[in-house]
Amino acid sequence: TQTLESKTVVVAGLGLTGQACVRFLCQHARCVSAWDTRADLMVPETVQVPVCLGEPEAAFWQGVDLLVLSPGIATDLPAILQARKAGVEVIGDVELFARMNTTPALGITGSNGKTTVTMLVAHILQQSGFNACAAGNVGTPVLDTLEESWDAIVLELSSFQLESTSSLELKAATILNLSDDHLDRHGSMQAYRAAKQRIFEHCERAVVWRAQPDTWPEGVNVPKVTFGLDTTSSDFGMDGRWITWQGEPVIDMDKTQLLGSHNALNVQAALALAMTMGVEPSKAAAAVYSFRSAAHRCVEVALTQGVRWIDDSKATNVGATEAALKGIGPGRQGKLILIAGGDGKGADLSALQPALDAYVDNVIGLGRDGRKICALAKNAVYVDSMLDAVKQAWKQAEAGDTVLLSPACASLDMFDNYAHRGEVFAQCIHEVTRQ
Ligand code: UMA
Ligand code: ADP
Repeated sequence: TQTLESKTVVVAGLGLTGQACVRFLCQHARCVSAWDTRADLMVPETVQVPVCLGEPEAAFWQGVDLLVLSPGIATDLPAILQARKAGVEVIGDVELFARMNTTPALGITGSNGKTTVTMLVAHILQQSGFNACAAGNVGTPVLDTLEESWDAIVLELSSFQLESTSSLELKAATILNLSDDHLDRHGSMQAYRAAKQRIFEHCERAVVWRAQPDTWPEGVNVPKVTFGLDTTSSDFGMDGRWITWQGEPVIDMDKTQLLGSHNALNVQAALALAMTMGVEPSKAAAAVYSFRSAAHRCVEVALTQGVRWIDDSKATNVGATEAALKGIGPGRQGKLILIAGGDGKGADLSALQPALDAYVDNVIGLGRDGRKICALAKNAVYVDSMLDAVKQAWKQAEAGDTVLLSPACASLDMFDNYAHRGEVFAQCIHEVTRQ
């Protein structure tokens, strides 16, 4: 606080993060202003500091000590380079949090499963008597957590947030998994991976997936707890449908409300993280069984004349769709009809080929890159709207079949966001199947 008190700070971006930064800095910094690159931005009424919209003049940076970036802003914008040249320190909101926070924190990153694991860890801790909260990419800006006192803070951290963070201390941290994502912003898989690796820089314990060594800490010596779907007598493993801890069964996956084998990995990682706060895996079963996935993450949304409709709209990259297909495909009874496509964000969609070949009977493609997914399948049609996608699926489906919306792509070419895409899917199912 002492150092901030003497600083002139600019907050970049006025979304959720920026507004939280302004709120926080107005109480702790000497002088605060904001900058948003959108020239036509409607400045939220709650923002009571001077705001620069569009491209700032070079002189704007004179006298500025610190620039706090929102995660959605690329760190190499010309104006940001200009700020650095003018001697301004550039950090993200998570770094600002890291410098102020004194509460034990757990960190979760990865290409997929972050929100599920973050919410599950917070739920396990709460059910075990901790006053714990979830924050970060999950939706509550990290600085907002400093307003209250907590026993533990569970942080979902995106690669964008980690990229601008350097001193975050964590009781435990994990990179759940790594697959192509956000390459349009990070440029290469290497850069994306390096951003994620920063989560381990100052952590006391690393929670790692045995099957994916490139998610393990690199260049830092951190004790590890491992998880995986194989059978093992050490750490977290599987024995049939049971999750084991040091060979002992602790969680029956059939008693959980989570679909797919990828969720067994999520539960193992969550148990390992909660354990670092003192929660015994064997004591966490009731909490795990009462946990529900957030919407749009492999959730059954309708059952119409024996046809099961699953909304996995949050599958915005190939890894998530692959996990859904591998998780749901093997146990299905009838055909599996996949609705996929959208903005592929520069990823290699052909990586879906093996899972498509193994589990998918029909593909219905939509959106900007939907045709690329259709090209990978034998039985495929391309349609122009979600309504047509659902009509097609309904025409093809018979009792016992499963229709899965798992796009492997971002939604922004056709929808406001993934949640909107999932809601439209549910509305279309209702509209099409009631006739
Ligand atoms: N803006 C600019 N210039 C730019 C880009 C954005 O000025 O080049 C401005 C916009 O005009 C807008 C503001 O920045 O006013 C938006 O900031 P933001 O995009 O960083 O979004 P926030 O509302 O602050 O939300 C962010 C996270 N969003 C992103 O990382 C894109 C939220 O994650 C997070 O929940 C929130 O902070 C609280 O921590 C969302 C997300 O999509 C869910 N994350 C990505 C993902 O999960 O894949 C990483
Ligand atoms: P994130 O916050 O990382 O985007 P979510 O928990 O919101 O993760 O899930 C995003 C998508 O990834 C959903 O489609 C979900 O079904 C899928 N998913 C969840 N956990 C995993 C995992 N461990 N591996 C691969 N995909 C997963």
